[in-house]
Amino acid sequence: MIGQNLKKNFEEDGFVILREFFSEQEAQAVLETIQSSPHPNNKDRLTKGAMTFYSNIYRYSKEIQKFAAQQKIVDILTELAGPDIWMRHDQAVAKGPGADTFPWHQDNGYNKLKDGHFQFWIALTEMNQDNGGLWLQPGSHKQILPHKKVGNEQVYIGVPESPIAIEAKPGDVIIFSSFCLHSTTPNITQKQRWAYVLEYMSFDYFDPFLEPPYFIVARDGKSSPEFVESYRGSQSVANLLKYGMRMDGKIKRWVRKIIKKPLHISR
Ligand SMILES: O=C(O)CCC(=O)C(=O)O
Repeated sequence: MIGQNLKKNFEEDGFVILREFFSEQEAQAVLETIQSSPHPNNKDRLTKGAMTFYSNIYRYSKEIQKFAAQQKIVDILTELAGPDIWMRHDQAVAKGPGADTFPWHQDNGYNKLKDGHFQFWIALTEMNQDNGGLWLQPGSHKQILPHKKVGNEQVYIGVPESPIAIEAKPGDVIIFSSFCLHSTTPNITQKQRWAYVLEYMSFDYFDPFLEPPYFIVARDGKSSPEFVESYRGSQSVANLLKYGMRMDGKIKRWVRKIIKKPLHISR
């Protein structure tokens, strides 16, 4: 889809689907890497019943860092996000038999960021409407929508008008905006559904709630995996002002760091 309607479709609908982006063997290899990686965060607060979240795997696994910054992914993301990209988060989600609905939400409803990022959702196993399949509401990424907290979940206050169900084979990829409303169905089958979501962001933007180091994925459209203490968006005054009303502890520490450090130009 590179060079065709990728960006136009993404801007209109808030998502694009890349069928067979990876082979079944590649999807299986990623699943095995995830399952054998250390998961210091596997007590993720969203883990509930038979649904388990494993997050920040990229911070501890060199194999996942290499995977996340591979040129094939960078080429697609460059079309959508521009040539300078970092990764703010990742999560593998295992939805086992009996797992419940994951309710409608925008990801920004959880992370409270003011800018969008790109959710690179890889089906690691078959995904259908019986085993935790994804639903998306096309066009819902154009505005910030209201959410309310229910338990540990942020739930969209409203009913999506014309949602669509996405079925996927292992290796299919769905890239959606972090503002695109989505939910997943219960798993009423006897098998686990696995998905791995990598969250990419342009260098223009920043996550003030995340401690450095930041994982750089690409510079000038070229795969450049490395951890850095700062990059363009983390030093931008405009970004600081965007979050100026939320001067909590983390942001104050960030401001102090910027004031102390000489400006490092990281392109
Ligand atoms: O993997 C799932 O079933 C849902 C996860 C999800 O939508 C999310 O974490 O934003």
